[in-house]
This record gives sequence, C-alpha cells and structure tokens, in this order.
Amino acid sequence: MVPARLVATLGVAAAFTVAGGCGDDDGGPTTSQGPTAEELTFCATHIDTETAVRAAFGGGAGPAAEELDALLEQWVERAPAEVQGDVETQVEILRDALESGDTSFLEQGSDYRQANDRVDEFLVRNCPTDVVEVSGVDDAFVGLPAELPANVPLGVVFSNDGEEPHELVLLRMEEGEEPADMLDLPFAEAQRRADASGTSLLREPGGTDHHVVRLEPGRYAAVCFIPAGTTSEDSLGDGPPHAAEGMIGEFTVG
Ligand SMILES: [Cu+2]
Repeated sequence: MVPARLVATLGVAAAFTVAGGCGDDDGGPTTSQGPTAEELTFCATHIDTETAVRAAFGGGAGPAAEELDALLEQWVERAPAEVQGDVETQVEILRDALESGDTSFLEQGSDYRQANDRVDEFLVRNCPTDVVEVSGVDDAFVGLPAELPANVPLGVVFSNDGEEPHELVLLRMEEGEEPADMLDLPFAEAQRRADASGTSLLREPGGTDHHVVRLEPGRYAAVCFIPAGTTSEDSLGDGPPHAAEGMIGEFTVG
C-alpha cells in the first residue's frame, strides 16, 4: 500500500467536478477577457518548473542542475506582480533544499506550502480555460468528470467535505489496468506516476486546494491513499486506504 506520505512529499494538490470554461463560475478578475499572454507564459513556465522540481526530488534521474536553475530563474522573471513575492519565496526555499536534501519545507503550514497555495490559487483563477472541481467526502470523490482535455493547462480545485483528511492523486493507467490495481503498485511506481501527472492534492477537512496541471492523453485513476483513521498529515490511521472504501474513480484524458 502506498502511504499517505506520498502526497505530502509532492507539495502539490488537485481535485475535481467540471465546469468547462471559467467564465460562468465565480468570476475571477480575468475570466471575462481570458488570460493575458503574460499569464499564459507564466502558467506554462510554472507547470514546467514544478515538473522539474518533482523530478529533482524524486527517486529517478532528475533534470541537470543547470536546467533546473534556468527554470527557477525564468519562473521568477515571468511571475506577475501579484505572486512574484510568493514565487521568490518558493525558489529561495527550493534552492536551499536542493543543496541540503532536506524536505522539511513541505511540512503542513510551512512558508513554502503557504506561498505555493497562493500561487496555485492565482493560476487557477487566471490561466486555464478549463477548471474541474472535485469534492472529497467520506469515502468518495464527487464530481469527477468522465473526460478531460489533453495537453492544455487544466485547473483543478479539490474541496475536502469529509471528516478526515483526503487527497486526490491522479495516476495514468497502463493498458489493461483498472483503478483498483493502483493500490497494489510498489511505492516507487505509484510515486513516479503521481509525479508524472503532477496532480496530488491533500486537504484537511473543510479545506480547498488549487492546482494547475497539463495531462498527457490516456486513462487515469483518481485515488485517495490516505488510511482510514487518519486525523492529520502527522497522524496517519492504520486502516485500509480510503480508496478501498470507495474513494477511487477513473476518467479519460484525450
Ligand atoms: Cu480520503
């Protein structure tokens, strides 16, 4: 089984129900005229940077140091004024962590997590053309769409409407696999797939997480690996994963 730690180590989150087109929703400032070129460029850079950062902290071969360094620099340069300070904060913390290998910056409530949350919220409000809203309850995902568009910035908003912490982790399935098979994957493989999708949203009860991702075509499983009985990120239960109790689903990206 994959420990709930999986998500915390990613520092990103996401969850779903549809809402195609952000214009008809809660009317963020730019939704009526669409994103500016500056926002779209920042959004793409943000997704590329997060992908590289996940790879750098993952078990496999990460990006070359110079490549990552260039991305971090671009991320700051391209950040719109509203979130520039938060991007700078994250880059500073990431550079220290890359040097030391210390990942405590990902702990709940950390400066990094708070800055990350504000940037993600800004991105969902300003850059994607599709925003998916998913709710987590005890124990199911509500609002998971059947299909999502491939290779475009996609906003994901995950609200935890349950009593226990929940997460939304998206894992691309291989030919012939079913969502339940994801629970039997070795930890490293589940982590690799979660890193590849970039979509792992973890929230305490009552919380909402925002994230922007770009998904490759394929069939995906949506899974909550958090064990029953969990009361916080630091206090995991010893029951079966919520997925085994119904918090699991699938959708197609194409
Ligand atoms: Cu859950």
